[in-house]
Amino acid sequence: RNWTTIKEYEEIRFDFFEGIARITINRPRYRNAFTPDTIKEMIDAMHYCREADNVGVVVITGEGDKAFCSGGDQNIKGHGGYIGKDGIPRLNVLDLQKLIRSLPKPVVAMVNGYAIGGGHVLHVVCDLSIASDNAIFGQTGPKVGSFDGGFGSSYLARIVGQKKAREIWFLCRQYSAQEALEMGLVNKVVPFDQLEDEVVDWCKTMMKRSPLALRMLKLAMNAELDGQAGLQELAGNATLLYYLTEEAQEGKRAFLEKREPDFQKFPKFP
Ligand code: 1HA
Repeated sequence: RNWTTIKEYEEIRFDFFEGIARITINRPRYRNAFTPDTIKEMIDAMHYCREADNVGVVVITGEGDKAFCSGGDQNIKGHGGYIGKDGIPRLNVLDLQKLIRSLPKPVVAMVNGYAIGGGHVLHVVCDLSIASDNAIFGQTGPKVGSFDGGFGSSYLARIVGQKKAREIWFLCRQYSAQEALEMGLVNKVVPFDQLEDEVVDWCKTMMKRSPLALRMLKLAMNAELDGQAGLQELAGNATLLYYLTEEAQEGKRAFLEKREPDFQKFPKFP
């Protein structure tokens, strides 16, 4: 498969193949643990994916066959957050999680190994997760002095149920790909050497579907869980659709033509 580089970064790879943009955390030496700079690059790539008309689906993965992502890089955990090149402690992975959730296109986690800690939360917030059979899942927070009580807890509980979510966080155990499949934490498990084929196949199927329909579905499912912020996103998309109607155009035209708008000529659906 001929993936072409979209943009060069230091801690991630960002490439493209037939409508699929792939973001690969490229720190295999540290089991693809992220630094604030890794996240900054991923956020930049996500903004590209949002704007690019030729991107239909985004895939997030990790380099190599050991890890998807092992969470925050413990070597640079300081007081108040992870400290990157600028010396400022940050928890900017939370911003990335929100971008994944609000991107109006499907985001697929291609889980190629350990998805642990903040790396586990990263796959949890993706729309779909496809895992290789060597993938291992788990949270470590209470073992290493951290916790993610945001999407990493509440959305996880929506996926696997309250009892299981509390087990995952309170005990910090590791779960096999098969166990993850059984608890509905991943959509499919395949042998490692078939992982990319399977993910590309799922992406291509989604890209045959109506992008607007997928967009509305994603935001509607988010809205049920995300309260006022979720409704804001869903409503924004309803506004987008309204702007595509003649009825909305009439309001603007009337204003510019300094006349009363005539909305009565448009059909009122039952
Ligand atoms: O909780 C949060 C947040 C909460 C709120 C808001 C923001 C948050 C942001 C982040 C996080 C977190 O991510 S907390 C959780 C941090 N991560 C972990 O606790 C996982 C640590 N790693 C492991 O448990 C294991 O390395 C592993 C299960 C992923 C893999 O085990 P394995 O295959 O036995 O490899 P291992 O020998 O442990 O690791 C290989 C090398 O990678 C080691 O370095 P070396 O001894 O060769 O020098 C290891 O230190 C390094 N490495 C692995 N994970 C990390 C890491 N180095 C830094 N940070 C890591 N996370």
